[in-house]
Amino acid sequence: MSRFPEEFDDCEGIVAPDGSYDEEAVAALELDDEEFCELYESMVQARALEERGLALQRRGEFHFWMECRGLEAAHVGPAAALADRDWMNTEWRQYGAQIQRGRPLVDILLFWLRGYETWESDEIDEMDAYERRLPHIVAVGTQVPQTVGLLWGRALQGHDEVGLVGVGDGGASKGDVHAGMNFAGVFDVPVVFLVLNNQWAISTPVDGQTAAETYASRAPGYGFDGVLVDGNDVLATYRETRRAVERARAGEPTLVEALTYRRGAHSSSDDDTRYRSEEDVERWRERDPIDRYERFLVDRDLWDEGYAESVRERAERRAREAAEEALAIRGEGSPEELFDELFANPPAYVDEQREELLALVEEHGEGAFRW
Ligand SMILES: Cc1ncc(C[n+]2csc(CCOP(=O)(O)OP(=O)(O)O)c2C)c(N)n1
Repeated sequence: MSRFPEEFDDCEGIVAPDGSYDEEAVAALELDDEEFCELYESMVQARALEERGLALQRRGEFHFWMECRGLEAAHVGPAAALADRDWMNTEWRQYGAQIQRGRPLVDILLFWLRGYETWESDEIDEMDAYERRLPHIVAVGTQVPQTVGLLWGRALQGHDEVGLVGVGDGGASKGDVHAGMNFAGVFDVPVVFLVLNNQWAISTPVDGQTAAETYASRAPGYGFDGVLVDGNDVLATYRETRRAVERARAGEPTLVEALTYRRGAHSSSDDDTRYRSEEDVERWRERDPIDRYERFLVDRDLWDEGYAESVRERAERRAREAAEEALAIRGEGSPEELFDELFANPPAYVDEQREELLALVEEHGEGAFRW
């Protein structure tokens, strides 16, 4: 059985599940109408991309799709709290965060087609906001010490940059995460740790991951603050991350726990009906982050059916066009390209692996290394 934000007295929220909200808290955000709408449009875009991605997987175009339905507010709000010069290392399912940072949809989709990622800019100073990140990592939790190391290095070089690193409730059980948080606390690294508690690590529920009441409560053990936020309330995830980003700029890390729920399966290969009840999923469907935010926008005279229809149509069209583009270019490039973004100066063993791959390509043909 899942836990709900309203079960925690100290869980930060702004817009309640019924759409009612705290006027003063909203005013203090100092967001204009366009910015309020942008948060909505990013969430709708994330959902449309997900629908397209799943459809492509069902058609056999992608091996795999990680699902993010219901998690949009926990992705979009934190990303919106960053300045362009900041860094964001998320898990690969956080489409809303990537979209909010301006990452082209085709780029997100190509990861699932090629299994590796490319960057437009070689120089950090020339990177767009969405490029200021590390490659997506399959080894759960390792992005945490890597982000801490990156931001420590950037701070030592005198750059005023903050890192936002996302990890799941399951990933937070990893030693790497503890090492990264401990290091950040000791060396005042400008990082915000976002624990995306969606309550399932594939089939393992959150109470199989931690005996602590909340992940936020771990933070004082590292010497910094932790905050629990309603992960289905995009304004609350935005506000608490923005506060944490401000603290990070002053050299103080924060752990932000976004309490939410993964309504979709873990991935397109997972059958979630085998380990959880439909009633539980349904109870969270009633707390859908997009529906809730729509009620808020209606109250602010920013939303009507016509607007919703146009946002949805545009999101679907962009997702469709990005998919067409990704499918059209996936065959470009050569198999050994996957080595290109690994190291500026590859160590000998990487060169050997590259040679090995080239020999296999020679033997079996390039087609054997594409899908
Ligand atoms: C080191 C490592 N162990 C196991 C896996 C297999 N694995 C992939 S996703 C996943 C669950 C991750 O759960 P969580 O951290 O809660 O994130 P979520 O997928 O729910 O966003 C596991 C165990 C992995 N990728 N890496």
